Amino acid sequence: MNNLNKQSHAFLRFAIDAGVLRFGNFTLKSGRQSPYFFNAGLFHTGAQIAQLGRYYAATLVSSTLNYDMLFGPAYKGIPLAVATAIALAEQHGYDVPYAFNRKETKDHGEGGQMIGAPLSRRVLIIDDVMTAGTAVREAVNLIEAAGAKPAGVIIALDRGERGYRHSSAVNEVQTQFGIPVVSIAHIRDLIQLLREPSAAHFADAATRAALLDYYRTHGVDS
Ligand code: OMP
Repeated sequence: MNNLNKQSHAFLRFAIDAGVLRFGNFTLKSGRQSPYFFNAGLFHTGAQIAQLGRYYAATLVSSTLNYDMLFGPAYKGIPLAVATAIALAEQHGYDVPYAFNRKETKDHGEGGQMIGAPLSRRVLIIDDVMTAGTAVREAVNLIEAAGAKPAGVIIALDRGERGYRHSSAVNEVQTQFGIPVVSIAHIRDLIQLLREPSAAHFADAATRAALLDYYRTHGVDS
């Protein structure tokens, strides 16, 4: 197993232990019925969000992404951008500006929709999951409306599913906006992890079969 594999497996174990990655029967935003769900909002202690930030930061540092600042789309992207910015500074010595948006435009006080560093130059989007890519498309629009340039996307889990057309949502976003998408882990890493004897307690045979079946139905290889 290479280092990236090791990191994605460690991250998936961390997410399952925290109850963030669960197995069962879930209805997705797309309407698909999924045998698993990743709810990043369930990372909810100081130690967990700090650890999560370290996973994002380590993935960024080992990627080839070039960016000048981070953007975390409201709401779930907000703590992700903050935790990643802290981890980049503390673990890797990069002091990177970050910003996030409000969902409601404020019409008094300082006004506006953005908080943090002004959106400018190359902006990296930080999000939790990408299924069809809807949330990322909204973030790209916000960045472009501010006159900045989307530089890429980092997500925790790439579900590897078809987007609006036949290729994966990640591929569609990459092609449509010309930006790379990286993830801490991919659904294929999860399928591989669950085959390991040391991970057998995470999911029974029926769950593993349902996962594989779901990926065969909705997943794409690229
Ligand atoms: P897209 O915006 O279609 O890419 O879907 C991503 C969103 O779906 C996330 O921001 C969540 O609101 C939700 N989601 C999860 O959080 N975890 C999952 O495992 C699956 C979904 C989903 O509904 O597809």
